[in-house]
Amino acid sequence: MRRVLCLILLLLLPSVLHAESGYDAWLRYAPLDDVSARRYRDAVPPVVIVLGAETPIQSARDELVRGIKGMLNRTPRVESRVSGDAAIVIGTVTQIRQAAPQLAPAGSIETDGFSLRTVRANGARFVVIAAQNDLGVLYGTFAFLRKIAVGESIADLDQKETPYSPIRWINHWDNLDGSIERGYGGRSIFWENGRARQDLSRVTDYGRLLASLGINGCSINNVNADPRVLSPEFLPQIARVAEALRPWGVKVLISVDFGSPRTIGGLTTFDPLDPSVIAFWKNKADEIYRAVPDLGGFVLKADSEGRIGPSAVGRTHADAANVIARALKPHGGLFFYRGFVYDNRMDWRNLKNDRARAAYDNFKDLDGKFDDNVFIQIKNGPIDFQVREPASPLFGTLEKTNQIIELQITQEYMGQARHTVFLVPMWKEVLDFDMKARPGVSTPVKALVTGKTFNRSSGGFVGVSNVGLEESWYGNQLSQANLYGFGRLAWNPDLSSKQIVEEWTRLTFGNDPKVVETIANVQLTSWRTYENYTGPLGLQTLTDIVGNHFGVAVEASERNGWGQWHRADEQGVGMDRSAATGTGFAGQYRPEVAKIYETVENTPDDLLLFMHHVPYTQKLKSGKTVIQYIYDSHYEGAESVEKYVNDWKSLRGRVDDRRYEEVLAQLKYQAGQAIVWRDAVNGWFYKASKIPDARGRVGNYPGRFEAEAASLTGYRVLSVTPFEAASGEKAVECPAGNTCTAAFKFNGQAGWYDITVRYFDVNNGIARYRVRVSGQMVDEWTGADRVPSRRVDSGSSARRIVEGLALRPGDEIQIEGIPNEGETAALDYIEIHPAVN
Ligand code: GCW
Repeated sequence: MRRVLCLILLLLLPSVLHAESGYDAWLRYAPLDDVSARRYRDAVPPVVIVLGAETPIQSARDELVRGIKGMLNRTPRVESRVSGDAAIVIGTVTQIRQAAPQLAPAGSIETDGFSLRTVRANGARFVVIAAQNDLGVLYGTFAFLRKIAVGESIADLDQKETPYSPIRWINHWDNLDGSIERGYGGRSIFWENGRARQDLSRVTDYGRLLASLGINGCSINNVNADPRVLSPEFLPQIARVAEALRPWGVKVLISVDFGSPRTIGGLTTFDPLDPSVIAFWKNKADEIYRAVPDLGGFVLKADSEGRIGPSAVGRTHADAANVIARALKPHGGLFFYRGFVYDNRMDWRNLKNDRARAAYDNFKDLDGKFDDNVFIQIKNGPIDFQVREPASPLFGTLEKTNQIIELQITQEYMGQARHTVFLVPMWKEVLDFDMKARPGVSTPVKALVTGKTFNRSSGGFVGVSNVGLEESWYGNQLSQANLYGFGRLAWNPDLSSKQIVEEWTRLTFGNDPKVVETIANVQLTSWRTYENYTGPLGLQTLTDIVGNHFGVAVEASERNGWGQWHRADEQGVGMDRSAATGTGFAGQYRPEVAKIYETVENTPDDLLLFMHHVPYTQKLKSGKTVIQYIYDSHYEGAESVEKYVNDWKSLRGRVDDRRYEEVLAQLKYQAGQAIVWRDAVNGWFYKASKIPDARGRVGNYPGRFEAEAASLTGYRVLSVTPFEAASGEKAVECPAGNTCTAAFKFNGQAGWYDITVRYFDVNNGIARYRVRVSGQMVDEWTGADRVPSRRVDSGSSARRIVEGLALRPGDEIQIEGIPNEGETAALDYIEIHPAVN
């Protein structure tokens, strides 16, 4: 009988790991294992006493009940008066003092902060979640539930938390038609066809995720702003979104267009100093605040990438910012003026030109000229969310102006939803970087942007999130860790990357130590891995910067006005940004930092090519040459992703099936892409430098057979652009209406083999492929992946591995391709290797 019971239990086990979509992210409140559940059931009092009627406190109450029910299978009683029985008491300090002074915490709690305490009074045990304001109560509640979920003791709580920074906000680049600029998780959760979505429940659920991290503001439309957002007809739409977020204490902000006085206001000018324009902004602000009284404020992108700005009317950024800020001021609104101002039509032939200089050059002389509700919103690096950049020198420059740091959660240059890249370690490097902005004290970026260094009253963090309608929010389960990490850092940038990722993993995938260790390790190494197979040594990402920012295109950065130059040519590589001989960028830092970046000797290897132009034979600190480092790092990067795939496979059965399969597919895809990157970047630099790889790998691929060298029926040879996107610079394509074949002769020894087919899966057609070995069909598939490319290039380069085939010398391997619409069943190569599994 026992045996049978065990068997039944075993059979039931997989169903415990029920399919999860990722929708609940880190707020799953999955049932705890029996031992833990028993422990917490004893420790968690059975009653929840709610002392406030404010909306966020009501949300906190519901969350407590939901969390305890989910994790412990217990539904606590909810009451509003303190009796003598053990209870969880939630409320502001004022509310608790009134209702039960013996439970009130001593000392003060700061805005949005909270305390969690276990208090024994009259023989009963209370868990007291107290805060200075209603938001703090909500944040304290989430913190309490998080402790249970990750397995921390709640027996003797005595803890107080204060957020590091007052501004912990999110930006969205959502267009009113429902598309998202640089969004990779589906269409907008806010907008559809120029209006707020009918069903905004997703927005409310998103608000819950944000609140759980202490995020309390969210701008809801693209910084490339549609002027219509300020039209009277549109205000009710904003009000609806604000209403959907309000239960979670998340304020709405909007991005505005600087030309609005003309486009929306019917004026002849948008000159910020013109009285009619001043009146326009004032009236607009009054009108919006009537519709949304708790609006957080405005965000503005001006004089950048084609957006109109004050330069068009001969005014300064300060003139522009102050006029709008003054309109917001009476309502308590804040104004975020983006520091991302640069000229995208720069002359690339002038070696002194440098986009990295732009933010400093634009804002330095205006320091002190901005009103106190203006914040300069500065991207972490001086270029644009590249895989590695130094901290923007502007952080260390502004002393009398509020600033906030803009970090990008959506992985625009970081592999989008298709590559796992955990950004917290990268953000931390910037946040912890000491800008040496005041003699004798440490002035890390985190202290500067929160106003601590120069005693500004406010400052903080904004993250560009761009979630979408996909169930997983980002289109990649592991990418959720970036939103989580952003929120945790905004709350407390002193947390370590490891702490953050372990916490996230426990909440998202459970407490199994092997799961936690494996996922944390993948995440923690993923940024370096991505950097290794994209653009190391400060080269920037090396992606197609004039296209989709996804695949590799080494030269896309060059010979155009966008200024993301790396200046790689036959002789050498890197951009000379020194003050002595280069663009002078290094001199924008304070002297102690400038000294580091000014010379090749002092510059850390990771930023060498960002700061200097060197020959390929330049020795790094490790003694390796630059060119050999480029080769090696690309091999290392691609190998690391291959290892992630295997690491992930060890979690089968420990992670629910659905997310297991999704992540496995994502990592396999990434492993394939890392090889494309490896071969493309290395191939490009080999061609430019003519210096061979000391280890003989580059340009030499054992087991690889180029499609253009196969015996082709119907297929035509195509020169691929950029050349490095295809092995041997060529691919083959099948003209529409045909069925084509590429045949390869196998001449190796008889045995078990895996065949990798490298083909191109563009997103405007679904071609079919079949593989035959000496006439026997062994595999078939369609190229139906959703990738961000319509062209035969590195972004569409895809691979199919046909595993475990018995091959004999003389076998003919035939790939058949049938095009569909824009997809030409293009092939790059096949590789034949002894079977792995
Ligand atoms: O990184 C660039 C993006 C643009 C974006 C811009 C910005 C919203 O490619 O899509 O525009 O930055 O930050 O304004």
